[in-house]
Amino acid sequence: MYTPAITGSGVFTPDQVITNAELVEAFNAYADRYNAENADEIAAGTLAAKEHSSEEFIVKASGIEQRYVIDKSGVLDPAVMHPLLRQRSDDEPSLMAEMALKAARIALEQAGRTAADVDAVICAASNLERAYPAVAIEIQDLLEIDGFAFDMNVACSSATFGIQAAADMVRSGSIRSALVVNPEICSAHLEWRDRDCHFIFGDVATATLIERTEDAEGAHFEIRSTRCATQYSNNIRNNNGFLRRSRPDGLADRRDMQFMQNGRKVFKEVLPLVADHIGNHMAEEGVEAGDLKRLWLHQANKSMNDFIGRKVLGRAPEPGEQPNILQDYANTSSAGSIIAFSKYSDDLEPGDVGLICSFGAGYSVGSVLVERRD
Ligand code: CO8
Repeated sequence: MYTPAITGSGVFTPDQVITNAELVEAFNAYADRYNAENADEIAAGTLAAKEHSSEEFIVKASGIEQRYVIDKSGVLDPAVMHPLLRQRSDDEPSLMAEMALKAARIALEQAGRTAADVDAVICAASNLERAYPAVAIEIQDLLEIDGFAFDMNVACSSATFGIQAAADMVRSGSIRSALVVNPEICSAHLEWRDRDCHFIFGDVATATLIERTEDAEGAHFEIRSTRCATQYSNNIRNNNGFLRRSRPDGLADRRDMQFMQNGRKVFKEVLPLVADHIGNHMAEEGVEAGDLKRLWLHQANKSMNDFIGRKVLGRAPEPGEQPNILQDYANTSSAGSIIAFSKYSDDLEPGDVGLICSFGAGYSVGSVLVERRD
């Protein structure tokens, strides 16, 4: 048996930003347009008018101030309200592969490795660009990696579940190393015309390299243990799958073909699930709250993270103990906790213990307990 470690991590951030002010202006213009187009039905009481969104509400309810996206032109056009992403030919790299590659190269460089040192690629994300061939195999091909690759999807928990899969394979000796990549194009499965959720998501890609500790070239994070759990819930759901084309109404612009959630229920039900999950994981490993130097949490909602931090540590987290990136990136699904880890882990000292935790649709929750080593 070998001890696995995270030896490198990387973040690819798209260069287009949508501020809350821009987002709300576009949404309100769309709502006005919709209300004007449907004025008769709204006046007759057969259709509800669309209400305006507000910057104050967004910041207060979520803590989100802006988001990065692959294309803002379509999202901010009141006549379009979704990203405009060019259909690539089958001979070009796919968008998800391209984003993942950028994050992967940063992770490899940080670990002092090249693709030749990698045995496997796991593409773990909340939505895949196509059914097959696996995006992970395309990334494997672009990086010229000998070995194998596969895609997996556990919604917002994809990264931690992917790290567990990689760590277990490294531990058993079936591989020496794996790249876990999380390209998230959330903008393409968000309904930007829905005031309740139009502010929630952004785009990004993250990557982690998992190797044997004995192979690590420099400072790294030994993976002490991982825990994954799931519990079925319909409160976060997206019905878009290939079966829609077989149904009589298959091509209609149906609301359930994009991200849908019962946000209040998610908030209430997921909080105790996550707090208990982290508490149990720490207890099983003999880690006390006072031993934990950092919590890198899933980035969906600031109040949610504040609550989990208080519950896990038994007090309000000190600034820096539980870094949030959602004010800049919004919710980036599985990539959120890895962005936080990648940006806020360098300063830890050898022996310092931290925990990465993601949670979301399924429901699903995954945690990775790590210890800094030199
Ligand atoms: N502007 C102004 N007012 C608004 C707006 C808006 N944009 N939206 C809603 N309101 C109004 C509502 O109409 C409501 O008014 P009233 O009181 O008159 O009915 C009032 O504000 C309060 O609304 P809510 O109850 O909805 O507000 P909350 O305080 O509950 O906040 C949140 C809403 C932010 C959604 C909150 O419930 C939340 O964060 N919940 C948890 C979300 C979460 O963690 N979800 C996880 C999903 S991520 C995941 O698992 C991955 C899925 C795959 C990725 C998908 C990519 C697209």
